[in-house]
Amino acid sequence: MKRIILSLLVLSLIISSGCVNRGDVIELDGTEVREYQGERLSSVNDFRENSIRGPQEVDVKDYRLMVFGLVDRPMNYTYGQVLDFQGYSKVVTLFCVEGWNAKILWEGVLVSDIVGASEPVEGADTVIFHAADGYASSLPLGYLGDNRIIMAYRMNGVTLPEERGFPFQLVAEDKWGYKWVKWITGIELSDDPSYEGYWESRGYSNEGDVDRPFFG
Ligand SMILES: Nc1nc2c(c(=O)[nH]1)N[C@H]1C(S)=C(S)[C@@H](COP(=O)(O)O)O[C@H]1N2
Ligand SMILES: [Mo]
Repeated sequence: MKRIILSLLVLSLIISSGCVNRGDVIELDGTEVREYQGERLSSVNDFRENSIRGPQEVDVKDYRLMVFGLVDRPMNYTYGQVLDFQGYSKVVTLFCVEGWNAKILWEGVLVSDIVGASEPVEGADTVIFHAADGYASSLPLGYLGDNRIIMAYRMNGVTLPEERGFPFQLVAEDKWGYKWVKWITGIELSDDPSYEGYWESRGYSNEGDVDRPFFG
């Protein structure tokens, strides 16, 4: 009996010391998943790194996610606090305007949960995502809620690699790649639907729908 209690103690120590425990599944970072429910997935390496300032190194200890702007409750979350929100997963394909794409199993938190916790004021209709490299892009608040858009912390079962936007990349389903903000550090609520992000202010469409041309 004593031995069982001891091993349970040791086990719980191991679990609490770095592995992520979601319900009854203890997920360890291992090899990425390449097939999901019969669907072939791309690899986390099938992306072309062409970010405006190259991959960003975000130190998870100092990391904060700021939620600010037109909200009643501005927030400042640590990485762990963001992961405490309910997790969701879905398979979504990223289409880059340069002609390549990648189909990935994403896991993350709902943007609408995070935004909702900060209580947007009436009239707020636009969400601007800010990133560690100075990049920014915006999307309508309605689009983010209606499509249950997530901010991913894991892809194909592994923690987001640095080049892919660790700690968080927006999974902007049905939008061109430039809407998929990586290294997210800020979520700003605004009432300006015509706000233009980095590529949008350089001529890319503000809607960014993949079924329409991205330029003009
Ligand atoms: N912070 C940040 N996010 C960004 C970018 C960037 O330069 N900085 N580039 C965007 C573009 S144009 C694309 S196509 C996707 C591609 O992701 P990848 O660089 O991981 O391939 O990231 C998007 N998110
Ligand atoms: Mo892109």
